[in-house]
Amino acid sequence: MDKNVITVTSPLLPDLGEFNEMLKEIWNSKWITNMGQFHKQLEKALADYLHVPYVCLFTNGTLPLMTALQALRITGEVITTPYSFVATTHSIWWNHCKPVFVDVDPYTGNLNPDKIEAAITPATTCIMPVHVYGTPCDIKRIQEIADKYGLRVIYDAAHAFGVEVPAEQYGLKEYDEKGLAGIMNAGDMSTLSFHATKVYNTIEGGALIVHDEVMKRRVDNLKNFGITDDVTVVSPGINGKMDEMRSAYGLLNLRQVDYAIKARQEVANKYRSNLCDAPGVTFWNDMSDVRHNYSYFPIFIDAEKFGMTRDELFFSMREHGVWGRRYFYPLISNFPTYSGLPSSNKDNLPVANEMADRVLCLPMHHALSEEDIQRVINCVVR
Ligand code: T4K
Repeated sequence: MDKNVITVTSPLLPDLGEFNEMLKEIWNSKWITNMGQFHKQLEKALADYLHVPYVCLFTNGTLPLMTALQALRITGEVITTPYSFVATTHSIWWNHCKPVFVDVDPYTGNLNPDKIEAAITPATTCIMPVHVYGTPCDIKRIQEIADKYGLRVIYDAAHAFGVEVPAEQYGLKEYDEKGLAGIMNAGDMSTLSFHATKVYNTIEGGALIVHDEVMKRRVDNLKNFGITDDVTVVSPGINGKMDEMRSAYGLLNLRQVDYAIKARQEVANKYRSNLCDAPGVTFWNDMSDVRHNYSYFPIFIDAEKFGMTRDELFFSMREHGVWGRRYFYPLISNFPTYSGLPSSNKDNLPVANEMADRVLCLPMHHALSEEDIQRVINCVVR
């Protein structure tokens, strides 16, 4: 990678010396996977950090989505958002369920609760929202709708590591002394991605957050071929186990993730103060009382006012070595696998289509220097 290029993200890496010490321990023990000591330690440490009762570690963020649908025995139609990474909808498809797309809210990019009820049919069994860019969904309203129609809710929280919300406002029961609740307490389950490009990474990795011990056992079982002992297989499981090297790496990264989130917040503050007067450029501000994680910094371009389309800006930035990304363009509903679905019709998804056409995620990570940030700003403020 050219050192002068500023990429959309850069992984948070643990100290190599400390990682080597942990690798030595793993080498000495010769226990390298299948729920070893670092795997157990990381599940416990993440449960504490995220303020949740149970964490089930996985090898990536896609398998927890697929396993959540299996564990809750979801069938029929699943209401979801088209404004996400394609893994969200693929997990529904791989479970032989039908994704039903509902439009998003222009102020958060998340599933618009006002539009959900009209999409519910007798075949609907589940809602799968995404806290896109880490912005919290309207958890309270989504739960009210789910309760009214007897639906399950599985949150794709791949972007929302460490996000905390005011418990009462979001209808969450567990909270700390400040009244904040970990966002992973929402719904029946939440999934996380620990991919290299995420706020918190284990190189590849992910997790499924569940709320009771029975479900923890079911998911642990499903991620290990359905094996309960050396002669017993009780369910059609898969292999989703995280190995010891990544678990150790994850323990080290957990120690520095708060520093990374703080550094990202400073980048967001600089972008906001420098871009607030740029004609044709809009972005979202922090929500009051929410602890954000600053996982992405999307801006939205109004071509007429800005004097350039989003794509023209995207390519001109690349010429200057600034590699923003058009997350999430194209919309999932416009990919050939899904475009034939009735709910993929553009008239059904006007807000999501407009956002996908206007969005550009600026470089956002813990290691951006003052000079990097200024280079990004100079591309947008001309
Ligand atoms: N649900 C949601 C809402 C998701 O966003 C995702 C994943 C998932 C589910 C599934 O989780 P996983 O199964 O992936 O754990 C990336 C990631 O691969 C993907 O994890 C992520 N969402 C998606 C939004 O973005 P790409 O194809 O854009 O990444 P890539 O390889 O182009 O990398 C972007 C930039 O990051 C590079 O230009 C430089 C930097 N980078 C990347 C890597 C891999 C590094 O500096 N080092 C690296 O090792 O997909």
